[in-house]
Amino acid sequence: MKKIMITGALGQIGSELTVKLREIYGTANVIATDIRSNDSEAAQAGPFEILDVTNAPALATTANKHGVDTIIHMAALLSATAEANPVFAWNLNMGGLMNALETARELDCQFFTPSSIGAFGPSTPKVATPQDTIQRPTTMYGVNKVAGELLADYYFNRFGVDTRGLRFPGLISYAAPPGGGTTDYAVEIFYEAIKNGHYSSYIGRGTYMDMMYMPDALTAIIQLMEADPAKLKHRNSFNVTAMSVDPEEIAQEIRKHQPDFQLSYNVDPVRQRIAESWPNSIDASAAEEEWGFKAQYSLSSMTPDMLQKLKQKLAQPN
Ligand code: VAH
Repeated sequence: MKKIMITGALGQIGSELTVKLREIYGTANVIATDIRSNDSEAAQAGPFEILDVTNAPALATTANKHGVDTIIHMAALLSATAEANPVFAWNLNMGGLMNALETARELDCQFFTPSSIGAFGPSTPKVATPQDTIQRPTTMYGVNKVAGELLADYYFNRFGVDTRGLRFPGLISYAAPPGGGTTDYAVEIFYEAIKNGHYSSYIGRGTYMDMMYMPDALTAIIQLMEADPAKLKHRNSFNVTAMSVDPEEIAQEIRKHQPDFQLSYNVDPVRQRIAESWPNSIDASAAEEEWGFKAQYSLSSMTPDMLQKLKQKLAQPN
């Protein structure tokens, strides 16, 4: 039976992943950790520990105390926040990852940490970006993600740690709001559509990025972690995606359900520069071939579900 510790369990991915893993493996077998607590289901409905992943002894002690055999390391700063605080981002993103990998090595744990399309840069082929290609990112987040992929591969090749990872696109979810990302506009647009009927996008018209609905992201993590290791030619960097969209295309889809929705632009040069350094669309064939990845949600099937679930959430008393 798996015994899982999740770091960054109250973040955009972690908060939903914790709930889903508890449904599958049992509540007592999924220990959520984060730098602070909150009133979310992930923090309140099962084992939870306050944990600063830059504190190596605390990370090891927490994993040891619960006898975990799997570490899912999600604690990190996202791209825009990392760009504003590059030194802190390096210390948290790389120091935390090293501490988590060292604990996984010492306790012989299976290990997952996400990479991102942010691991690519301006010199990467922008359309149908291959699984194996040039990676010269121009952001601190991208530097962290490339280094993280290589470090996790090193722990697999040097120490035999069963490390696995995915290059996520932008993730769209209604449960926990994202924080500090470049792709967050694709979440904000749904919130603003429901609340105000209008959204002013900080990412410009015609700026394409890969995106994925959160249910597909959670399924991909679990599917990769349960995959037959003999079939994995790659380990820590599988390209995965569901759609390549720009703000206009999301707005057009929202208008099919909310005809009066208005989109305008107020481009943020920092996040626009980050977005333009990333691919427009990535190729996910390695994930499809090696462990059967297949996204279930397209833009047209995600939009009504996201609008309906978000309306229910926003209608609840705070
Ligand atoms: C970000 N949501 O915007 C994250 C993600 C591909 C984007 O890594 O930083």
